[in-house]
Amino acid sequence: YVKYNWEDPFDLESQLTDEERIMRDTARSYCQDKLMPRAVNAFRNEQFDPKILAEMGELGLLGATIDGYGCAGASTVAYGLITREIERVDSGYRSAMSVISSLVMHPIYAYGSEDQKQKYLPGLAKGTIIPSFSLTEPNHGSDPNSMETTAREKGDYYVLNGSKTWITLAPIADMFIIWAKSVGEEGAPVRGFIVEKGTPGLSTTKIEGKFSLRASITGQVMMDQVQIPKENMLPGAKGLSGPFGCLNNARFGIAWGALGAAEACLYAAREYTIERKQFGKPIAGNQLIQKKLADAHSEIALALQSCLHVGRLKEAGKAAPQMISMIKRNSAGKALQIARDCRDMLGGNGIVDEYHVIRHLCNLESVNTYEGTSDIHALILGKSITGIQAFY
Ligand code: TGC
Ligand code: FAD
Repeated sequence: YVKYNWEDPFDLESQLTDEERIMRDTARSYCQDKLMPRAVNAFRNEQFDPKILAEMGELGLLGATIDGYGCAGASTVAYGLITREIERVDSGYRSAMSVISSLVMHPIYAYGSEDQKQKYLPGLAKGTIIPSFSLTEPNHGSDPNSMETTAREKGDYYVLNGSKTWITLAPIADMFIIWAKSVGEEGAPVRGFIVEKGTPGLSTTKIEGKFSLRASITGQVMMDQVQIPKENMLPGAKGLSGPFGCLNNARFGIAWGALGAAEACLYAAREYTIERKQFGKPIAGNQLIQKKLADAHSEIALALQSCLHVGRLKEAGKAAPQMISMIKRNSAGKALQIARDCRDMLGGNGIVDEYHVIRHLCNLESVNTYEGTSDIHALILGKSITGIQAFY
């Protein structure tokens, strides 16, 4: 038998390519050296520093899987490894990176015209253009198909009306991908539109009072007769499969990312319980504590292996969206439980941000909700198992 390595139980390392390891190491060094020192204050004071995006851009961490346009052309698994490293620090930073890479650069790359790609992708890759992805509305979150935002063709323009909410980066965004029903077309299909900051009729507000993802800025987007040139429509996206195609990529990254947060909590709990003595011995020497550590450790190892497997299938064009639903739901839900258990093992200190676990715990509440709630992903899987849709 080989010696068991608790830090890499299934030898994930040997299943990565050299390029993936280099990308992961680049991300890890940056995240630990440059992001980690800022995370506590960013969360405590609800601050998002846009400079972070330019730093990530410089290292090739944004839109990393895209070939050309100033992007790294990395593998799908490398993208997962990057999200894991960023979220090991804070889910809010990973959120910004997910929005840029999967929710904005991906649709421009996959559905955009060559002009749109040339105009936006290089700046997005550098982190100098701040974007946002607007699907959710005040009255339609889990059910985006019922969206009320409309786009109406008028000569050389589209006119957009409606409102979006819970939009990551919206209050500081330079550009917005807005999903709207194209009401002039038969069946009013959902289409994607690029709207630039400063367009008359477009306004944003910041959502205040979040107890989760405080290092990430979130807002509302209002559109009142917003006129945009016709060429700002994404020509290759028609119907809900447009935005869902973006969500597949973002959910895949979240599946890896949430495990980074869970790992950070496990490491903190391990260190703390080995150091902390009660009843004359380290609390890590108690069976109950070791069981909690073993449960967290096992869930993370199993989940990482499933993410890697789905990543390899995705690279080979053999991944089904339901696989991604399963790993997103599993990782986010398990990470949340792990964060709760680890917080418990830190006792009173567990609620102090200096120990980081409570910050991850609060963040993971959002991670378990956005990009499809845990129950919505259960229903997606339930529909596949039974052939009966239970959404309505
Ligand atoms: P349904 O009838 O199932 O499908 C409508 C059309 O969409 C296609 N489709 C997909 N295509 C690609 N990938 C997928 N995963 C797809 N799922 C569905 C489907 O084939 C169909 O195409 P067509 O051509 O036949 O019309 O749609 P439904 O209305 O019944 O949807 C149900 C449900 C619940 C699955 C769906 O609406 C859903 O996933 N709801 C969750 C909403 C959500 O995830 N929102 C995320 C907003 S963005 C965000 O949260 C960003 S957070 C920031 C960060 O990431 O950090
Ligand atoms: P609802 O859909 O109202 O759901 C509320 C509850 O009802 C949930 O428990 C849900 O599981 C349950 N439920 C709903 N329907 C059913 C059903 N049929 N059967 C059983 N249970 C059901 N969106 C974007 O478009 N862009 C972004 O950048 C973005 N960023 C976000 C950032 C943060 C911090 C947060 C919190 C959200 C963000 N979102 C974003 C929105 C996110 O995707 C939605 O919050 C999520 O999809 C859930 O929608 P909702 O909040 O309207 O909840």
